[in-house]
Amino acid sequence: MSVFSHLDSVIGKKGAAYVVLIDPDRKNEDSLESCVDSANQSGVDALFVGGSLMMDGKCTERVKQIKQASDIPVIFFPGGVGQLNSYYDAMLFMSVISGRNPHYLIGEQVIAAPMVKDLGIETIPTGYMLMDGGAGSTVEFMSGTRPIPMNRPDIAVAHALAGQYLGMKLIYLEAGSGAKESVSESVIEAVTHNLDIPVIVGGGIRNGQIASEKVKAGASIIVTGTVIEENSNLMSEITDAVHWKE
Ligand code: 1GP
Repeated sequence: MSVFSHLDSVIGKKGAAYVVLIDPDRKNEDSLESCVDSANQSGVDALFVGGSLMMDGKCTERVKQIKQASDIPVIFFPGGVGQLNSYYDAMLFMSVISGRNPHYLIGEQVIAAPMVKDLGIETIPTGYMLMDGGAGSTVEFMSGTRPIPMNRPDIAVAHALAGQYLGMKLIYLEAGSGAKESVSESVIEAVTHNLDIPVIVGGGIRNGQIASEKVKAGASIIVTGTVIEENSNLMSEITDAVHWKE
């Protein structure tokens, strides 16, 4: 079964899927093992691995370590083509469709494509939309794009629809890692009411209750990163909240 089909069937059976984001950067060196252990025990549906900025050269080594320690699908969440390697089960083949920076709309993808083909990694076409989470995210800086204001669901809907019509299989509503304000329920509702494809929501989700509100608003996949780096015990609580059909 492809990784995309796995996620799709989890969404169908359990109501929504829960994904833990692991940043394979130096700052998580010490917590990597315990984080993967907790994911193995908490019923997490997939791991997103990647980050906007790597502060050392051991990213590939850490992805290998994650892959070897878990049977959960490991999905590349690309911060850049330099993080590509053979240990991922699939990748979000993303375009930053909320921005107008050609390098992140199509440039990185063209550089990556021949390597992706050579490595044989499953690709999941994903329209990535940066929303303003109030914290000036690393993604905003690194991608050189402006986030969509959170009080403009109409702009969010127009971008998400354009992504769907371009053939994206997923839309990612991102408030940015460590966002003060997660993607609002009104934005999620507006986008999901207009779309036929699943919507991922991430950035600033800090507990099961917040995750549950996002799912009730229409999110099909919930992503948490920061909160798990701080306290990996929260994974079970968030898994239970996201898997509301179980
Ligand atoms: C994934 O960037 C998010 O979409 C993760 O955000 O680190 O705030 O959970 P947090």
